[in-house]
Amino acid sequence: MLKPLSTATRELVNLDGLWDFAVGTAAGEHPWTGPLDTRLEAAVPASYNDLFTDSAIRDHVGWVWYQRLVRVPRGWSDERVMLRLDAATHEGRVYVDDTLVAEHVGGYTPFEANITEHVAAGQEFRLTIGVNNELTNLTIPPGTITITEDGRRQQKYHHDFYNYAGLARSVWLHSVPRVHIEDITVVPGLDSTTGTVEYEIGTSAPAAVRVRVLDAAGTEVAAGEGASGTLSIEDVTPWRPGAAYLYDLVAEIVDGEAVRDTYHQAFGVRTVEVRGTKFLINGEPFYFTGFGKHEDTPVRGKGHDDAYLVHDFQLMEWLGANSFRTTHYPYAEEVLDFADRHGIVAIDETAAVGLNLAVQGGLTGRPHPPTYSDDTLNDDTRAAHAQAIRELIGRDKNHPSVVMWCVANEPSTHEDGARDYFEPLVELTRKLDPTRPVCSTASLLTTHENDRIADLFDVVCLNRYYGWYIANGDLVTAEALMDSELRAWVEKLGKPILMTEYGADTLPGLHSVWDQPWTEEYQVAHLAAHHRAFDRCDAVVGEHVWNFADFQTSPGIHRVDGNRKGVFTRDRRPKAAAHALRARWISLSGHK
Ligand code: GCB
Repeated sequence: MLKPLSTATRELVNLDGLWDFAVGTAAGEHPWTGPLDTRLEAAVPASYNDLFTDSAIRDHVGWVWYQRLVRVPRGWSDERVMLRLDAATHEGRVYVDDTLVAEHVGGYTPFEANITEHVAAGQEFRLTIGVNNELTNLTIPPGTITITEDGRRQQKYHHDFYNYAGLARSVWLHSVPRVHIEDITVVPGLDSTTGTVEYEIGTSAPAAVRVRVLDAAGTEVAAGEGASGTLSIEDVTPWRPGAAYLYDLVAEIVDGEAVRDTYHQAFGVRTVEVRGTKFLINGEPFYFTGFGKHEDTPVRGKGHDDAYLVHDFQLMEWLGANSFRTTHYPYAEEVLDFADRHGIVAIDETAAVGLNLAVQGGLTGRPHPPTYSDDTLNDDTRAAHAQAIRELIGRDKNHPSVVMWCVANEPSTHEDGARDYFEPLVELTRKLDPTRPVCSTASLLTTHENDRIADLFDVVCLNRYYGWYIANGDLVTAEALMDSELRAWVEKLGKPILMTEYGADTLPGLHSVWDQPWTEEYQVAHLAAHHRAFDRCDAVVGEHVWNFADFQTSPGIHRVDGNRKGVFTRDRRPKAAAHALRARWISLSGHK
């Protein structure tokens, strides 16, 4: 799905701001009619949970309602009028006046509605958006709803980050011409100093299409006709980690001399390949340094905020970090656009986190329901997961910053049904995008001995908590366990290994001369022990510390106002580990 854009043929109105807000009284309440009877207002974009002091709103399970008046610009009478929600977490229903115009399940990918038939240029309409935060066995991520003894509904889930919900990303009203460009796919290639650009333009009706490629100075460097083809760029400037270079593919629908629609698609020319135990970008070995992150800030929850976007990437640059993983869901499109422009490498993840009921038994191995069964995660869950993959790739396929798809975080990989569940999803991912490697991350419960799916992927991605959940306080054992595990995976699969998570909870200001968990010194020593192990293993192609910053979680006896494994606090102040990482990553400068 194309991002709404203002071009010579398209107009864009941003609907962010304060909306009337109300909590639904009954689950599944719809359709919506009439104005909301409420005193509450909610900011868009923002998760609604932390805006209000009322814990009944924060803990609400079910629908909430956002409403505002919107005026369609006067000049739009010949245009198609579209509404676009960058996300509604986790399910959205959109009403124009009293008419339902769109429904969507999946909390981190966009959807739109063609509302042309329901509105008139120059007139106002009442826009109501229902958002449901419920997670079930059929949603991605999954969850269950339980009823407390006093009758309250409670949301349970198998991931730790807080289930923030609402309209956490922008809402847009935009116009497109009646016959318009619907989709663009750009697949770049590099042949010595020549860039190749395979393109495909989808249109809403058969139409004559022409394309031009402009370089960063706006000079035309290639041009073609037709809805698909391959263009060449001589003396191409490739997109490189740390040295971004973007071209602009200008796609036009033409009718004789007249241009009916124009869309600008930024792209970079770069290649990605896994060869042996190396991860190659433009044919050169790349070593990932950086983080698993979260979209998480005080008050806004998962609300997108450009100031935090800029500041987080400033901090990553200060550290010498070159990459990140969009843990554990697709991030706002603004994040990947920024990464494209600044040469930051991204691993793009679906919201398939917590597909693992074995975690209920934890490391004790207590009995737990099977993860994959008719009553737990089943064929319908997999269908929702497949849809999440389609929407992720549909949205993000043209970003040069995205070098790998991550189809799940820490699923159960040793139980019956794991392979049947994942094999078709990996096939689908490769069919949708044959050009990027595919991975899934492995939890501590996945070992080289019990795993049944790691061979499906291009890179072995390990989330390991030696020195924390295992061998807590004993970094000598932690380092030895890390060493032997890396060796075992190399022997088993001979693929590159990316450390997608390792970290220790740390309270800033807590100090010790001994290896004491939760102190700043322990976090530093914990990371150093891991780095020694990584440096001894040639197959390790990168290190992503868990986490960039502290983040909010559901309550738990091992959480102190959230997960504290951040190298920065939630308000982005460095812990001692930030300075230690900076010394290491600046000396590695992104390449090993
Ligand atoms: C993990 C998860 C991550 C958690 C982390 C932790 O393995 O992937 O989402 O936050 O452990 O700190 O427990």
